[in-house]
Amino acid sequence: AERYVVEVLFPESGAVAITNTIQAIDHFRGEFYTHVDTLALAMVGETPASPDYSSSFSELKTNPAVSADLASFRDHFDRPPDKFLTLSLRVRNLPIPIMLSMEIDTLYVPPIEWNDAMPMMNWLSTGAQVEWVLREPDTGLENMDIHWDFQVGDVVKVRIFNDPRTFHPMQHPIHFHGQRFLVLETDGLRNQHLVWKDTATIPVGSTVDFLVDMSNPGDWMAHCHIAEHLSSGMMLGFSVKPPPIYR
Ligand SMILES: [Cu+2]
Repeated sequence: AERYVVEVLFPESGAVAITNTIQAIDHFRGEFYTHVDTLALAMVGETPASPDYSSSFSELKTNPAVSADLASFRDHFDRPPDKFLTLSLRVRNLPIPIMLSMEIDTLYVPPIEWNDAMPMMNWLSTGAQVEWVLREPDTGLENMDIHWDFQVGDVVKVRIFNDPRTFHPMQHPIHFHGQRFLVLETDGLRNQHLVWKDTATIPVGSTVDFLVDMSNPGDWMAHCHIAEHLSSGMMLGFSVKPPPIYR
């Protein structure tokens, strides 16, 4: 659930494949392999485009409106987080052979996996046996027992830690409904390429700071965007109250 707008220059005519090329891993064999999916073919014609933007394509551009918008959030960059979350997993009543195979499956955990090379792992358990957990360490609350209250205009720093010591750790793409956020820092390193997002992946073992612009009033959820994780608990609620004049 991420969207990007890119500019592409096609210097030659012909068919150009648009591919998703990833480094996949087979956990059981411990082997990386290249996995390529062709998403589409772009057919580039013989006639030059008009107007022709090719000369300006190589110039690095700035977007003053975006920079000015970001500047108003910079006061929040260095302050402590407002909210903390730990990502974890709880299992119950899993047959021992399945527990063992899931442990072997995570002998080596890459921080990010861009494919689902082992879909059979999803068939081994159900939501009755597996609960993915968003835990608030300050309160001990988990998942939908967590409810945060904000006002429109609040800027909230949320620090999310993906605990690598949990049973079968996995990356989680965390999504906030209705709002936008910046990924400020990963493992203490400031992000030099700030963009507004509504979903960002927390790698296994990493701590990531989001700066959330609570601009959209209503009752919302934040959750992992992997459907199986969401349906087995990995979500919380939050409310953004409108300014008093609208209440
Ligand atoms: Cu998840």
